[in-house]
Amino acid sequence: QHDPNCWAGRHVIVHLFEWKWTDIAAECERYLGPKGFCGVQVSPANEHRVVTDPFRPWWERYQPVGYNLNSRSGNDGEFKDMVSRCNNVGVRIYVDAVINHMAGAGMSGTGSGGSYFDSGSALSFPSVPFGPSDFNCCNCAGCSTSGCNIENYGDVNQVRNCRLVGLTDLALGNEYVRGKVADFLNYCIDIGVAGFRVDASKHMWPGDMQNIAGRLNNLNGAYFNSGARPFIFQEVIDLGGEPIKGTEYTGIGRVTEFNYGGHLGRAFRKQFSLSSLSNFGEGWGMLSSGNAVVFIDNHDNQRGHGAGGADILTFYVDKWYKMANAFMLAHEYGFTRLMSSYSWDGGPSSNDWIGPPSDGSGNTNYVPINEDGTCGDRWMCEHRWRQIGNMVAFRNAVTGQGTNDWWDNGNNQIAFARGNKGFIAINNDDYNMDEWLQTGLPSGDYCDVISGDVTENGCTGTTVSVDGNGFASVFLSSQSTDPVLAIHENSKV
Ligand code: LAG
Ligand code: CA
Repeated sequence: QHDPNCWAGRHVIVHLFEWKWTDIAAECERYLGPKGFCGVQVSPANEHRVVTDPFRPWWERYQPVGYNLNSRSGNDGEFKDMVSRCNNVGVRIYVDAVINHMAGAGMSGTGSGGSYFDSGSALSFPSVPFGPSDFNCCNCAGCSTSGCNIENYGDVNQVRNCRLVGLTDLALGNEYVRGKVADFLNYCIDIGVAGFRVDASKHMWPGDMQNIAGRLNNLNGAYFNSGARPFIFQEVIDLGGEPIKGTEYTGIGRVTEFNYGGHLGRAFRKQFSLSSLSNFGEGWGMLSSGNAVVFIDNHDNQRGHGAGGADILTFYVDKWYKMANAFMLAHEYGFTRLMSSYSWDGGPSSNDWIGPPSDGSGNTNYVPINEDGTCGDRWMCEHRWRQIGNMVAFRNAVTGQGTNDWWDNGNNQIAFARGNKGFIAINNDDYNMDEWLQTGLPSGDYCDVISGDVTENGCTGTTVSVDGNGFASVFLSSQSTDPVLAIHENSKV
């Protein structure tokens, strides 16, 4: 389904990329719950390959070995503890479901949970168990490429029946395979997860996905309304120009809208002006809002994998990144996902494989939290950056409101209101913005949540006075590290 099953009034999820379950549980309790986050997309929870060359890359988790919950992020018990602790503070868990394929071909060994596998000609994954007949054939009618790999994205059969970068491709048309995949997803549902990010959806037939979705249990009644269905959002990279369209999957659930981050990357990089965003959204040929999951970057395109290339904004260009995330959270379109990353040596355009901060054996480090609320040890925690984290409450306040009082200077200064609940202004020009603008808000003093926090004593940043007609003076220096101002109903001081 398309509804993310958030607690009432919560509308933003964050991908805590490669975090351990114990840390996510703590983060739900100490930050995400209190800040009003809806939920967390977690890294793949099931057993995966342990890759040693290169040493423990992040992408080993996209090579399943089995469907038990023993992964680099923790074991079954830790996963269950996380799901219950997060649900208890109103934060949902969405599992990254890698179900198109198993491990890369031609390997053997033991996975993160200790299960043996052989992805050579034996195609044996005894932990599930899967054997050769559970995979798509190659050099056959289904997949006709000689090396079994996808070579031509213009050929729908290849994209869905051949191997994606050498990953052994499951025959999801088979009853037995569908059953095993559904059992895995239902195991997660029964624990209390709220839904799934479905990896590599483009590489699965919509009919197979539909069939599997139909086998899923209702959500766990301890945390969800009776009859609630799992949220499904499918990773389909559709930038146009290929026969497979994101809209083929929108009957099943939402779809990741990869054009969104590309467009905003180009806009903030000034390949075109922010003023042209006045009709951003469906008017730009993107998915309908109710079908879209939107994000500035994801774990792939922040390091040159997947789609978007050099246009994509990441924490490496922090000023633009904060501005773009603020725009996203203020803007009406789509269901929003934040990215929470770790930095790596040589980034952003080299060493794209490097895994999370870890000890010499590749055991992921815990996430230390500094005095000022930021994170240590290469964990970037963009979701904790004040300018981003505070915008979660903005989006929660304005959801359901239309966009009104759009203003721009014809260039890179824009402002808009969301009903009478929130107002944002952004200056990406290299000269100051100094305007008297309609905010849509009732009169009063409001704390700008970009420059500061609302506290018991008032506001640690700029206070904005809205007059009886809804107007306020907006000044944003082009020299500011954060040339954005955002006020909302719940930032009144
Ligand atoms: C995805 N979405 O559709 C994930 O978001 C993406 O991160 C996954 O690829 C991909 N689909 C498959 O689940 C990642 C890396 C790949 C990596 C793959 C498997 O982007 O680079 O491939 O996970 O670990 C790696 C090597 C390849 C090799 C392959 C098989 O980089 O050179 O052929 O493993 O051994
Ligand atoms: Ca496939």
